[in-house]
Amino acid sequence: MSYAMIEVRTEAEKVGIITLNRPKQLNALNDQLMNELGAALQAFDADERIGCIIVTGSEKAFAAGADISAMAKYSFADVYKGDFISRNWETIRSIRKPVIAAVSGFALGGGCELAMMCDFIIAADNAKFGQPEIKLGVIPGAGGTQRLPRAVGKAKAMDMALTGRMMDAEEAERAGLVSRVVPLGKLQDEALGAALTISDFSRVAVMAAKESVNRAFESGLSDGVMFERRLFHALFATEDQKEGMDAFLNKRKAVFTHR
Ligand code: CO8
Repeated sequence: MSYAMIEVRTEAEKVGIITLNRPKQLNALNDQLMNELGAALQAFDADERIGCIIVTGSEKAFAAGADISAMAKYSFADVYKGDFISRNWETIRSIRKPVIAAVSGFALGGGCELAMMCDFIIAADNAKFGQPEIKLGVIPGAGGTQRLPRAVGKAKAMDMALTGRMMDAEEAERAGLVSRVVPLGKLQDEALGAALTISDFSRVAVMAAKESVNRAFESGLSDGVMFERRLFHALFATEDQKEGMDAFLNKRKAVFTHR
């Protein structure tokens, strides 16, 4: 399939890389881009060879938010009846393989929300995160008021949502929004290295780990721990568990079959 607003490629036949590609608009997220992103994510999720997906942007912008020129004219009836946002913004939540956001430059508004929908964020040292919707007379609409406080706590989330200020990469790492910060020139290699590492692990175990960590945000502790335990038990039914433990005991590198 060919795309106009994203670029799609694979690396080492096991990592899928999606690059948002509307450079003139700083990767502002419009319907077509979000539809293409959803389709590419689903295609990689269904591709047996792919073990991990990276979503990235340009050096200047991961994404500067939802496309304001497209939104400006909408009425309440337009966005409500058309189910603006959930229509094509929720696809990423259904992806079962890990998705890493490799963020450089601006990740603002919907761009910050998109990064937070990924499983973790690796940031370049020039990254800037923000929820500036308040300056436009609206509020975050793709989970920003929910995922940001879970990531950075109430104080910083309120500060960002109410003042619209940006957080630089260093502050974002300190606050727990991003997992690693690297020099801009090393961002793609760092993200690819993480994705290759993940791709070589047992696919079933990786998907179970993702599902279980996500459960921590949807349930109480007892339910979450029980959910984790059941998945842990289930992994003993896989060939990869036998291989992983045998490799450790025999001091060799495990070669997982992903079954
Ligand atoms: N939408 C549309 N166009 C944009 C956007 C955007 N979000 N951001 C930048 N652009 C365009 C600019 O209009 C400009 O176009 P042109 O060259 O034709 O004038 C071009 O990109 C370059 O931008 P600037 O000249 O402004 O570049 P600067 O380096 O001076 O500034 C900034 C960069 C600080 C990123 C600045 O562009 C900016 O503040 N952008 C808007 C950021 C913003 O408010 N984002 C939030 C948008 S609202 C939102 O995301 C709600 C999410 C709800 C869920 C999603 C629903 C679909």
